[in-house]
Amino acid sequence: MSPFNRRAFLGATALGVLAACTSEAGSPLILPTDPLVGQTEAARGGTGRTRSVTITATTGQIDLGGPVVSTWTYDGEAPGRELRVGAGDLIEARLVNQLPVDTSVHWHGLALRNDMDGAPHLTQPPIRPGETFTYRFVAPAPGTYWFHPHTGTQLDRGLYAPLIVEDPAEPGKYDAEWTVVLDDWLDGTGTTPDEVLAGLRQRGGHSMHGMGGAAAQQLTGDVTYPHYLINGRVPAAPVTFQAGPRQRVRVRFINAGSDTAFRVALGGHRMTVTHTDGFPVVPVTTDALVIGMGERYDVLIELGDGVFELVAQAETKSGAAFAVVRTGPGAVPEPTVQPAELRGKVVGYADLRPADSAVLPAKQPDVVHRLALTGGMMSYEWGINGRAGDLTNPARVRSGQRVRVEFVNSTMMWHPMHLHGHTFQIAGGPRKDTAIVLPGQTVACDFDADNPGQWMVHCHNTYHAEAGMATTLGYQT
Ligand SMILES: [Cu+2]
Repeated sequence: MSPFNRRAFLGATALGVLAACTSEAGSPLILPTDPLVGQTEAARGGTGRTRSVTITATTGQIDLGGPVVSTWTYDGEAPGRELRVGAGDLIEARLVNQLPVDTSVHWHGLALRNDMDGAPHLTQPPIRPGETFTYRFVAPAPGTYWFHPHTGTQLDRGLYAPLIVEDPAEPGKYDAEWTVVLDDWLDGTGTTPDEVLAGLRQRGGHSMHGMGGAAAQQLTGDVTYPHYLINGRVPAAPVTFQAGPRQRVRVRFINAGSDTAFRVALGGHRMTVTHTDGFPVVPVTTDALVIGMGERYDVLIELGDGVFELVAQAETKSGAAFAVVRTGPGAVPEPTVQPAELRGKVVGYADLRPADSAVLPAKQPDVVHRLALTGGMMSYEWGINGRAGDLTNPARVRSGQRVRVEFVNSTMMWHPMHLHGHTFQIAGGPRKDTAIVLPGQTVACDFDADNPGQWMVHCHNTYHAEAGMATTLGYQT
């Protein structure tokens, strides 16, 4: 069962539980229902423009470019329709739940008002089957974001879509702009994500591909997928991105995978990284990028003349997603081609610095929370500080504090750790909301506590989060 749904056994939602235990540590917690939440958003201002959209979470068949699968999607497409707004616009998104189960929508990466964050039982009641819920919030900062459910293993079905917040102040020094959504796919191929999770729990991780011991070290995920997709297509029926020769293109990469990091390269090209998780960096040129689950990178590419392969190799797994970039005549490369750039330079967090406009000014932290990532694949029980999916013991902060969260990974697997409602700065690295924490590594993330409420902190491996690697950051008065 979901750690989020597990709250139900307490006979109350986490909201109720939180309200009941606020005196435990002395100060009451600031709940999503607190007037401060709306006041904080109002103080940031906005454009006054409203972007209204209806999104229907539904069941049905989709065509991945050959394989036809029964799955769950937003409006019958995976990825769902891109939502594009301007920074400061009010998003009014009506979610119609036609799924047979509860759902909610999380707007990944946005420092939005807490009560619209889409964490069921924590920031809102679950949206029941047949119900409609309208999200209303101001998009606070430009960048590449996405949205997806925050219930169970739903993200590993087809429920995800890009959310692009445009910067009216940005000149847009490029001729074309492409959104490239990466995904690992198994739903409807003889199994479902819920069955996969049940299997992981029953047999322990890795049994699905028969690995263990030393071979299991450094793995990015536990699950074997039959398909890897770019914009919903298998390599045999790839998407083609078109532009003119020598044009400059902005590419927005989004890893919507549940259990797979991707190593991405465009054959015959280098890429200049301009943004991490929506925020600008000092531009750095690279051959390839490794993108963890939930992460986004924006790059600029000066295109050559011809036809080129865009390949997203599943890191530490076999298989790849594939698309075609065409700027002139030529034959389409084989979908199995491995561009040399995949083995070239990869920029990591240590190579990236926030642009001046995105720098978090240096300051000693007022509070440090050490979050040990715990558990293992043998029993497939994951946790934070030894507790599984506990949303009632928040890491406490106060508005105005500089906060440092240290993610300590003593397990043998990758964990892309995601903090809701804030964009942190990695020590010696860029601004992000999702940071890969490698086995044996500690990653320190600094941010200003400026968005009151109760926020999820969790691994963006869908299966790890479901198995308990989730906790909360809680503002108190
Ligand atoms: Cu994890």
